[in-house]
Amino acid sequence: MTAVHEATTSLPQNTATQLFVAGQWRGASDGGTFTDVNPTTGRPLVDIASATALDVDAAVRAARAQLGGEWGSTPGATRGKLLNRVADLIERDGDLLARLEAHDVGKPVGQPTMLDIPNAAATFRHFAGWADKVQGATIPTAGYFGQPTHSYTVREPVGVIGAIIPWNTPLMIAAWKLAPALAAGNTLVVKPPEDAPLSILHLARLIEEAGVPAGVVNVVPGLGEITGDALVEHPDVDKISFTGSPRVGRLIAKKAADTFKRTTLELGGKSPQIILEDAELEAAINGTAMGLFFNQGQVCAAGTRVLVHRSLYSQVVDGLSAAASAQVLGDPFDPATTMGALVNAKQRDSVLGYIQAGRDGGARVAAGGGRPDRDGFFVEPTIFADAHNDMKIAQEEIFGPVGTVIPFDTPEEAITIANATDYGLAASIWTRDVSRAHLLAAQVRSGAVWVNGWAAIDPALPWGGMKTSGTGRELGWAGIEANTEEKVVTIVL
Ligand code: TXE
Repeated sequence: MTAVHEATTSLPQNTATQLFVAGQWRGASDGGTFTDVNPTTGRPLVDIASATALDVDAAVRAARAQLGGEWGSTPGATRGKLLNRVADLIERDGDLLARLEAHDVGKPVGQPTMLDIPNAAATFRHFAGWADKVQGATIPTAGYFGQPTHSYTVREPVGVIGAIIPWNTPLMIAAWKLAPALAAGNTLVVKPPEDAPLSILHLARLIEEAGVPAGVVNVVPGLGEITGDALVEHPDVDKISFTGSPRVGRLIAKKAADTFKRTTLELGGKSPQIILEDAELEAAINGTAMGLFFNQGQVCAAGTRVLVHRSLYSQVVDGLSAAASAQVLGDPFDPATTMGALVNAKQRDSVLGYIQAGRDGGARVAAGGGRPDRDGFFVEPTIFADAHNDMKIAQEEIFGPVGTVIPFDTPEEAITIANATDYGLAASIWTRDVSRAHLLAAQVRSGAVWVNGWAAIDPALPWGGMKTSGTGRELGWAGIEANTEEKVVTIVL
């Protein structure tokens, strides 16, 4: 049975709640605010300044000015030093940042301590290392009407980048967009999510403290349709880097086409976790359960379709059901808690709607399926068995702690089911057979494949999806490519 604990800890004093534009902390131009809600209690947490289109314009101007200013002539080695300093400060304030994520997103405080904070710091460090290595090539050619030539390429910053961040892992995803963009010499206007802006606002303080010149990074909290849209529509923004829903991703892609803005879009998934008949069963069940329940299932790479060889089917359903029932729902600051609330009422109602759709569609609830009787946006971790891949619960991203377990008879069938989705972000394969793992990994249509693990992410590895999961890649060298324009210079000798 899932237990429930009460929220006890209050928000840290002096939490940042204002816009950070051109190096100034200030309210919105019209004095407007929005209310950030605590998912654990369902009650207001704090009011945040809500950036208007005018504020976005001021932020874009500040960012543009720095491209031709101090930042534009800052050498890569110096940018690298600054990024390392930001990483140090994230580590220094790790406890505070983890608390902000727990308050704002509702996640158990141990999770950001284990993943979000070290990953954000590691991302800044990784790109600190690239900052002085953004180099081009010399390329031999056939010459120019009989004359020899000398051709070389250089990588220049794309320019002003609008970064639009979701609420599930705000600090980490902000780091994924900020660090490569800054390493490559860009400037940014960052739009934090209205459901969880606090950690990004604190990150802005750290960026300021590190000594990044004013106007290089601007942070404009606000609502998606107002602040986010103003950023997307702004003619002087060169690129939008977005992580969020396919609905908004599509909107951004269409609007970006009008001004030929570059885009990187990461739009979630419906990732399969394939358990082959030779899998190490206990590890597979534990790993699969983590892929379902980590961060309340609000993870773009959540492994929500568990595809199991028929010989293991009932054992896996039982194992995942036991893992679901063992989750302790409650206060993110209680060390006993393993699962928090969903981020807001809309998300909770949407997840409950999917659970009902699963029932209506004929799948069997093997664990959970309800809503605890308490304040906050909690939903019981839920396992569906006897399901088909064409059901709504197996096709649409639920973004909650809900897994669908589907049997298969052959590896070929597993791949067919794995690929029968609009999405293509990630996949896991659980097997002891290395050759088979390589062969199957080659057949899955997704941006990442993990063998005997789930979410083995690293700042050095490119991240992004195929199909509806989006376009473009972040992180690693791909992150530098995505934040630079390649220019060729040819000298006729
Ligand atoms: O996302 P939105 P929502 C998926 C997940 C979830 C669903 C809805 O399935 O259930 O999306 O979540 C900003 N112009 N993912 O509604 O609206 C918004 O302010 C510009 C998967 O919260 O896409 C926020 O900063 N920006 C995903 C960001 O977009 C706009 C993570 C994401 O919000 C905008 C989050 C607009 N018109 C949700 N409208 C993943 N890939 O991991 C909103 N925004």
